[in-house]
Order: sequence, then C-alpha cells, then structure tokens
Amino acid sequence: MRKIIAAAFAVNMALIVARPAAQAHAFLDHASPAVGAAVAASPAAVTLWFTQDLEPAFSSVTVTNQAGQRVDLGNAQVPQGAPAELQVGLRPLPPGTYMVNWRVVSVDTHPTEGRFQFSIGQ
Ligand SMILES: [Cu+2]
Repeated sequence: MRKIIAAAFAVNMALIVARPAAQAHAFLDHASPAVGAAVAASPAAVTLWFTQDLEPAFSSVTVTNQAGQRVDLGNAQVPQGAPAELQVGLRPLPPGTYMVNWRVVSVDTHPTEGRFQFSIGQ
C-alpha cells in the first residue's frame, strides 16, 4: 500500500514539474501611469497590463490619495477583448501622490496583489 502511494506521489510530482511556464501567476507587466511615474496632468484612468489573462469577477483595482480616500470612479473592469488588462476611471485629481492597489485572480485561479504609486504635477 505504501509503495502504491509513493508511486502515485512520484507521478504527481512529475506532472507538476512538467507543467509549462505558461502556468505562472498574473503579475503586473506595466501600467499607465507607469509605476512610480510623475505625470503633468490628471489622467482619466489607470490601466494595468498583466502577464496572464484575468478572471474579471475576481479582479479589481482602486486608487487612493495620501489621506487614504478613494479617488477612482469605482468602475474597475477587464475591457472587452483585452483579458490581461485592468482599468479604472479617475476623478479629476489635484497635484499629489496616489496609490494604486490591485488584486487579481488569473485564469489559472491563483490570486496576486500589489500596489504602486504615481504622482501628478510634482
Ligand atoms: Cu498561477
């Protein structure tokens, strides 16, 4: 019995190791405004591009100011035809530093999250 379990385990491990790199999680590839960027004027939206397609129902992004208040329009979405992209609209914003907080689930069901800053007029 123990031998059978060990053999099954070995087969499982082989399958896991053999999985292609395409199974990696959805990490942030790049963003607009770019991570850490200083932009001259208030952008209309923040757009994030990921390394893997997203599950729209479980993927979201918010933007907050230095007081921790939401400044996005609450309309985060994965645009039609762009399954690796996440976008949220912004109110017209005064100069300052803003935090983008994202949390997504990729099509391989793995959650990832992160945050970055950008600034306006500074
Ligand atoms: Cu993954």
